[in-house]
Amino acid sequence: MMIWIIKILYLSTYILADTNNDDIEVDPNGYILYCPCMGRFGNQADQFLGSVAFAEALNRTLVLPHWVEYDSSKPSDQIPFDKYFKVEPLQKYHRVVLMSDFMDKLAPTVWPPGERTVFCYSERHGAPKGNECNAKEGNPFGPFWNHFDVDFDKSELFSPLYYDTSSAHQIQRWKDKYPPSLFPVMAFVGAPAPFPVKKQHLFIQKYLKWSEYIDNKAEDLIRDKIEKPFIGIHLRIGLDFKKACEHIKDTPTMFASAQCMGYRSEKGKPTYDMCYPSVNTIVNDVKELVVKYKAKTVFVATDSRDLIEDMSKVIKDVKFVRQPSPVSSHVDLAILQKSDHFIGNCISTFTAFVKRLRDVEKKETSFWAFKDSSAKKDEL
Ligand code: GFB
Repeated sequence: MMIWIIKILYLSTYILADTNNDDIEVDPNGYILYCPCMGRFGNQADQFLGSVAFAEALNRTLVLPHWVEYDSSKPSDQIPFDKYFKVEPLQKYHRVVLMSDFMDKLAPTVWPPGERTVFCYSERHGAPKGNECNAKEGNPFGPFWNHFDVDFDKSELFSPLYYDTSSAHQIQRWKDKYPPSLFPVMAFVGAPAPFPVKKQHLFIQKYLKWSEYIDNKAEDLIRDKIEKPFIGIHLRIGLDFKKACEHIKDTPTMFASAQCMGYRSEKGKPTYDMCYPSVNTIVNDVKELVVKYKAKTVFVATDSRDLIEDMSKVIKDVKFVRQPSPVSSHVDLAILQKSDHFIGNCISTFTAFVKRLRDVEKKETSFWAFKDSSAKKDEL
């Protein structure tokens, strides 16, 4: 213990210089890093908000993880956080550092190989003795840590603690059990945050701002192809969602359903049509809003079919636009955010990301087969 106290005191007085002469100060309060190992972008974004809140509650710097992306034919890809989002706006809320900067400039000193503990709630099934978290087993776990040549030396099982930032008692227990003097870096097997996102963490969305790269691509497409006013629609009608929606009756709080039904299910239970709207529902809802907003363009973001043929048979005098291939899901999200009106899917966390961005800007959102306007906006 003495060794670490000396080490932290020593490090806290130092600024580590990197080869590019960008200085990074060591945070004596320590760091949190994690693998966004659950789900695709919408799920990762939900848990990101909770992870920022957790780092803030523990007063540790959050290491901004690479996003994990999937292409069914190969292991997951790791995408730098700042390809999609700016770092500076987040720093206005809490201390953050990019994972590549952390690994290059800080890890050799604060988290050297040989001293790398990984945290998990309890032993992972089938884990060997001494490696209870088995943090690199499987995809995306292995590829995520291998991207930065990270191997773990020890596992720390943190049960019965859990990530409840609203409980001062819980947070104090984390701080008491894992002080930065003994644990300067807490690396988690998965996001240290609940899923889906908690209502009290929604406001953190306002610190997530698109990178120039994404923002410019969205603006270019709007300028070149879209006549305003325009409606953005999110079609989550792929087979994976259809299968998930078959369980909506028994799992009414599925994924992002709280964005429509309320965080205490005040608005009742979602219907199958809200989760997996029929073509008829989609055409009718779009038609109604095209008329209401006098829209000249409908921008279609989809996980599979675009239904443009079906819609254009019924909805005339409007242009239907999609992103040309290869489609970027983040550019889709940014265009949907910028639309004059947006129709999304109550259950989808991909839709939820757009809704939160729009809530920040006080822009309206509608949902397929859902008519309760009082549930459509959260104060962020
Ligand atoms: O983001 P995500 O967790 O949202 O996963 P849901 C859906 C993924 O599908 C996105 C792609 O991250 C995108 O890669 N995708 C969906 C889209 N809609 C679009 C779109 O309009 N445009 C583009 N370009 N890509 C749930 C998950 O997905 O689906 C659950 O939350 C589960 O974990 C379930 O997997 C079946 O919340 O919609």
